[in-house]
Amino acid sequence: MLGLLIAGISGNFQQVHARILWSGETIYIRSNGDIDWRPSGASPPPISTPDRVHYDITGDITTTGYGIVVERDNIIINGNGHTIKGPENVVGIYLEGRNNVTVMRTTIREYHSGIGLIRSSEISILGNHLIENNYGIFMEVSSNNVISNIRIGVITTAESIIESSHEEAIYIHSSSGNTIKGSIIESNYRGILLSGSDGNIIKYNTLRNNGERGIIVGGSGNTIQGNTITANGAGIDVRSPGNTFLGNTIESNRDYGIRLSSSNSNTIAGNTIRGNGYGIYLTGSNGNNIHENNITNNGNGVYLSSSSGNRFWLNNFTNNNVQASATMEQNYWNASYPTGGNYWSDCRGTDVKKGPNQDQSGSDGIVDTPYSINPNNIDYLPRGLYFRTPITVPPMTPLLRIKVSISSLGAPATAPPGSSISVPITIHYETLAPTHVLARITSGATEVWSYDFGSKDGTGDLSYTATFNAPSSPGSYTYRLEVGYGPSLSSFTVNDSRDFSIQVPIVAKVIIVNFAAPPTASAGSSVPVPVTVHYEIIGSTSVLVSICRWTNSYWDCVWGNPDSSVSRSGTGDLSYTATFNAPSSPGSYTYEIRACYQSAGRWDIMDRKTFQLQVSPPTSQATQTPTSTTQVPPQTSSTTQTQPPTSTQTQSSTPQPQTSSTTQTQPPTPTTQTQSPAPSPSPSQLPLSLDLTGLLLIAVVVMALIIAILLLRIRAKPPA
Ligand SMILES: [Ca+2]
Repeated sequence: MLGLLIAGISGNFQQVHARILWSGETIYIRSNGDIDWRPSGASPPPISTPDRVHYDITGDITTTGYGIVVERDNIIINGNGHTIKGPENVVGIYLEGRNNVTVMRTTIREYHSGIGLIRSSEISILGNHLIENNYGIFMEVSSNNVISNIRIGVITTAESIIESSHEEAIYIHSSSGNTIKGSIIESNYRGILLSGSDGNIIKYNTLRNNGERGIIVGGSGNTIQGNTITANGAGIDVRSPGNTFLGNTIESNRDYGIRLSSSNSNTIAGNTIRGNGYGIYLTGSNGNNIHENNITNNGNGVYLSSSSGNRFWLNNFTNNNVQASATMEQNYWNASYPTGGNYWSDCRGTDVKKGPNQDQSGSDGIVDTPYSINPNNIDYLPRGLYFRTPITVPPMTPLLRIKVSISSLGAPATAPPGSSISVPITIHYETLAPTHVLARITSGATEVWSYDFGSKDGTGDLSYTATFNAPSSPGSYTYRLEVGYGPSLSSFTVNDSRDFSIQVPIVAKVIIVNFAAPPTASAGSSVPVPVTVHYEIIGSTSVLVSICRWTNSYWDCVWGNPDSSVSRSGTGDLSYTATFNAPSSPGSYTYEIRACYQSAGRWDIMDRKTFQLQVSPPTSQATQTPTSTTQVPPQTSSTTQTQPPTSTQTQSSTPQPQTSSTTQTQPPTPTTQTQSPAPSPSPSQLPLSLDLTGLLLIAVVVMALIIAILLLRIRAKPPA
């Protein structure tokens, strides 16, 4: 893994760029985002920004003073593999009091410090190449700085190569919470120096061929994990208490693998310490815990000088020239039974006894006789077999090779069932090395769309329109757009995501195919109306067929299909014989058949047909002339309670979805009634035997009066 990453970086740095060389004194990124430079008369330097956030270096730069002085927070400086070079007494990229600045893919060489950080926090140093500076990265916090509640100097250094520094590759003084990860630190005088710095993490780095030391730890609570530390003057030099060294490979270092000097209560576990001058060297150091290390082929496996109270257990001492030597202070070389002590490759004892004192018969994997270094350093329970360390260091989490973020997302609010949905997206990427930019849209656990934008390098924006089909069932659906990177869609590291919702409405058509209403019925008799409706539904919903009678002021529904709660989908026909009782009073009545479907909790009327029913008296052969369509009082109120849901029972005076069609199908009479100058008697007061000619007479008189008034008004108007 690391090897691959490193190969990727190296390849990247070897890219050939069309070199633009700029020479000047210093370049500034001012706090307002401006790019400024000295001498002011020089041509503009090859650095540009589209948005005062991203700063791209587009050519090589040589300075006689500081290289780039950063005075602005929340920016990304991408060197794109170009070089900044300068004199030995100043800083290449200088950040003082800065927060949230990324410096990436920049080669910085020959300065006092390649990158100088003073009182800065949340700085990311990614994929840089720092070469032949006195210090690759120099970081300092002044001692009188107030650091409570302020994160000072939180620096992440990853995937960088720091080589040939004249002092330290990375120098960290009085700073906490830094992470140095996955970098190659090679051929420097020293690798990493922590000085008075607590709580830092150094992991998965390769430190090799550093002339004096690989890592020097001054400070507490630091974690040094999973590093490969080889062929340095010395491996790890510890000068403080309370640090953890876990799962490192420390090999072929000239002087020693790990040395603790006046350092108490450290933990050294799970390391492979091989082929060093001394494997582990303790001087004046007490109470350290050293377990489960493989200590192999060193000149001296463990050496203790003036150190006491240290505990060693479950280490494998294999083929060291001297397995362990110690001055006469008391140390402990085994844990309690049955864990026991260490494996010693030169321990030639028998194992026929068992128990804490090895005095009971039977073997237990522990050599029956102690292994003695000196009278105060005895392994009382030496293990007979090489111990396979259970300590495993988790693999390195993926490095921040690329950042991909969602810039915009335009999803429709609604989409018909099964339709094609288009979602335009724009994403932004910043890569350390060529990497595929990936995007996908999921709905729950289902991926509905994905796209590989191909290998991208550097910084840029990508726009695309994602398309996928809406579900066939109506409802509200939540989708998630995820963007990130990886070698392919099957290996996708998500950097950013955003949720969005799309409503899929019900789409339905319901029409009345035919019906057969009898033209006449006797009062109070049961009226059968065969009716057939046809429905086409995308999604699923229920269908209502109803018959309503106009009461002169509202529609009174007298029948509804009993299966209106059944959910239906697709295409089909429904046939019923609707039955209702004819009104008890003779007359001509207007009825309407309605075909509806349920949408969002109400009935939408999709089709309607009217018919007239002539009601004759219950006695046969009633010769009474039908008098009025309007003057019949509303019938039984009990029918109202059996009506289907609300929207159809609302009075026509309230707004309905299909208002225009409602008024069209109303009988003409209500309109004339409201225009009548005479107060219209309430229906219950109307005599059923009112003479038709009388009515006509009244109507004629009224009309004549209206015409006369209108004429008078027109005459009375002054001529225009
Ligand atoms: Ca034994």
